[in-house]
Amino acid sequence: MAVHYELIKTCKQTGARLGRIHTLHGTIETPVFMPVGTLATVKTMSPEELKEIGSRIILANTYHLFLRPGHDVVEEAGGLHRFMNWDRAILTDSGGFQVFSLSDLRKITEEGVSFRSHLSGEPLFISPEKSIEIQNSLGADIIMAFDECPPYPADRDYVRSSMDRTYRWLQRCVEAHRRPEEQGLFGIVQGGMYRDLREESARQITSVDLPGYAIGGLSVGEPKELMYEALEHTTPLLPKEKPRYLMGVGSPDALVEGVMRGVDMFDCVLPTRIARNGTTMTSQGRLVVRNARYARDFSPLDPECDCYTCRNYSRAYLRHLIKADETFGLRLTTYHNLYFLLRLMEGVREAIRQDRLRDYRNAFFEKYYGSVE
Ligand code: PRF
Ligand code: ZN
Repeated sequence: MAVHYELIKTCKQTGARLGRIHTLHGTIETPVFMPVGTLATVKTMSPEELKEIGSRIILANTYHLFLRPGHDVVEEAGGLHRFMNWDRAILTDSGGFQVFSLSDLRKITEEGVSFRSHLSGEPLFISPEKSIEIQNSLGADIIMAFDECPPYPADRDYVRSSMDRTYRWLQRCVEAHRRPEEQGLFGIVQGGMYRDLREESARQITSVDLPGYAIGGLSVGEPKELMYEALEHTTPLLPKEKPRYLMGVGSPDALVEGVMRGVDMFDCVLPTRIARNGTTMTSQGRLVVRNARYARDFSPLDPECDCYTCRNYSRAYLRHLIKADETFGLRLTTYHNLYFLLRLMEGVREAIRQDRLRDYRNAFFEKYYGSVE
């Protein structure tokens, strides 16, 4: 089996799970945060640096690599791992979500999605079969079903028909998958914010035997409370012996809240994207190091952090680099933000091991947000 989940234990204070995902490119301790490397690079970070901070898995995007450089080029290079010199695990998203957020003039039919490239304007088409063909060429350890993520808000009839189509597309993905011995295909639960539809989608998607299941369609602009509610209704319907992946979620509070509701995997561009405009995550909360107030602050970004950035550079220096558009500044803040989130998840795993995740959450929220909400 290409991907195998091992449940180690469940936290006695919460629904959190401690586990391991075994892949052909190593073992991943869960709950895990996966840095996003859309174009076969986690922006500004070398693979050596990603290893240094403890990443065991990163994410890449089918849509982007299909457009540029083309999955045929990646395949000729020997697959994504060889192409980008990353010998640990990789997950690729299927492209549907990115078509919707980036391309122009998209049109969905039962067959698939036609759209225009956000780069060249050229007309293109991705179907469930095409998405799996691209992902088979890219060669990631975990590949995602081609789904449709409805916007928020969306009316019930629309969400129902799109969710039923996502189920039919999943069956076509399974049929099209050529490398099940090397790549684990995950299904994606949709259903918007409608409780009964989410439940039905969970039943549909889990009726197909797969090595893992994702929860899609959340963190699309709905209030956080709605997302937590939807999670509470969805995770109990997913099989305990398979990993659960909450797609596109990565704020510190949502990571911890998601884990408490039984999620094992997360990804998000947030830490890397905000780093590049000078916003950082520290043990005391968000810190916009670009701000004028740090011009003469020669203390480290986060006095409690022992990352390369915090051991060697001051807030004043980081601010200067970012203001001057120096690429080294982007590297230093990105490095720190990813280090921060990976340490947060390490703390989460240790707290689950000790059956103390609720205490850990309260202490973290107090410090990071200044309240436990
Ligand atoms: N589907 C896919 N990728 C995604 C999402 C989804 O619903 C989301 C929603 N937060 C992020 N990325 N395939
Ligand atoms: Zn740091």
